Amino acid sequence: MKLTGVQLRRISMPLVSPFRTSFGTQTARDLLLVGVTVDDVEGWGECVAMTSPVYSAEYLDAAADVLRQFFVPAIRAAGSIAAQDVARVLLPFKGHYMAKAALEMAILDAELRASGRSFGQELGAVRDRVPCGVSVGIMDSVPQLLDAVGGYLDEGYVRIKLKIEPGWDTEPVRAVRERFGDDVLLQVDANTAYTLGDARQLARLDPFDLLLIEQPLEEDDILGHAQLARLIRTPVCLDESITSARTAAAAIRLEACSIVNIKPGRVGGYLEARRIHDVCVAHGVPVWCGGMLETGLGRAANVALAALPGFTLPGDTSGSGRYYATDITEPFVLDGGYLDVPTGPGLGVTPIPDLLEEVTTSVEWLAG
Ligand code: NPQ
Ligand code: MG
Repeated sequence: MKLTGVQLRRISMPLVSPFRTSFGTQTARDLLLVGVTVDDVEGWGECVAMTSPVYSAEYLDAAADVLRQFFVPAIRAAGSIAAQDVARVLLPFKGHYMAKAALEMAILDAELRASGRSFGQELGAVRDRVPCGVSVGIMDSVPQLLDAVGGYLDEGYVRIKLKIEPGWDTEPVRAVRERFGDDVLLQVDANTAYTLGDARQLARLDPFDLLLIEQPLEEDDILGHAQLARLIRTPVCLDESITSARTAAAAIRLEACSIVNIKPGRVGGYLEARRIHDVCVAHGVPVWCGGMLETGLGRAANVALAALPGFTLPGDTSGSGRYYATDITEPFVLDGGYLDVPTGPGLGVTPIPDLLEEVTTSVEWLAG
């Protein structure tokens, strides 16, 4: 298979409401789509980096640059290329997982479209629909939060994740439990906002029977998470810290986490994501599929991944409408708290040309 056309397409999509996390407030989602042509078949990849390096070290301009300068030329130089080989060809280049993931996703999409197979079939999906959770941002007040959570529960979401930070943790969790009861599946995500010195404060979440606390400490603080896990009752789940099957295996072995959030972008692609799933299943560690405010393209692939057998917790695989009034593909709409796994070739969805044009801010074609 030969990679011919490659486009780097920047898009900017307004969010239906501001999304505040411990690293800032977003009102729009800017991202990078990678369009490829492989043996005359089109494929799409989505780079989930943000415009600034506040979730992880990656950011969009850097992703576009490393794709343009290094990754696309290396894939072209390899001559014949299959999606299976992309990670190995890019292995000499350190980091830039989200950029690698986007290119591999695009090539995999084209390859699967050419053979009539879906992402779900390729990855090993065992379900035709997946239960969906939703991530709820930090709010200005508790009443505002309760309104938002109530709205999502009415829409059918089966699990609520509250974004937390120092000063916004026990109070919102207590309020949600008091209003909506103990049966709601509830978890929190700190996006690295705490230190080990906050262990006593985090232990105050113990009585609320949370499914997990996601990434309380810094990305590189595996030891700290192992220590914290011994000081609190809430299970520790890692997000930012897990960048490969190797780091997942180490974190599990070191007892730094008992649950893993799998985000294909963060780990260099859907094929590595599947390997992390396999490692976790082998160790009896539950996994769930994270979210990065994907368009319908990334959402389609995430829903396929979340249908693998080890994904035993609901993911952040929300409907398109959680973030966007208009998606660039057919929108994903919740049905009784579930999203259907796409069954068409490749991602099973494609960008709708008019909608794609409307959100596009620049297109760069990389010459062969
Ligand atoms: C997480 N996602 O699990 C992230 C991080 C995150 C759904 O909570 C713009 C683009 C804003 C990407 C905010 C969810 C974002 C973003 C948060 C990713 O840690
Ligand atoms: Mg997270």
